[in-house]
Amino acid sequence: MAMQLKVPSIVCDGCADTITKAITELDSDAKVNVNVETKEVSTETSASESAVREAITAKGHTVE
Ligand SMILES: [Cu+2]
Repeated sequence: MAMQLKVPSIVCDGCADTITKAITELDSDAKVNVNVETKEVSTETSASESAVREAITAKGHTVE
């Protein structure tokens, strides 16, 4: 399913890479788009929103 998450802890492209990896580790077919300026993560994945939130949090980021 498609989801949009606000991740205020994103500050640079490195964060974007970390988050992209966190989601593709859950679902290798996931499409992930991270907007560093707006700190928004858009993803299209078969993983649940709670699993995605947990994966991002596990990398040290904060999901709003
Ligand atoms: Cu960063």
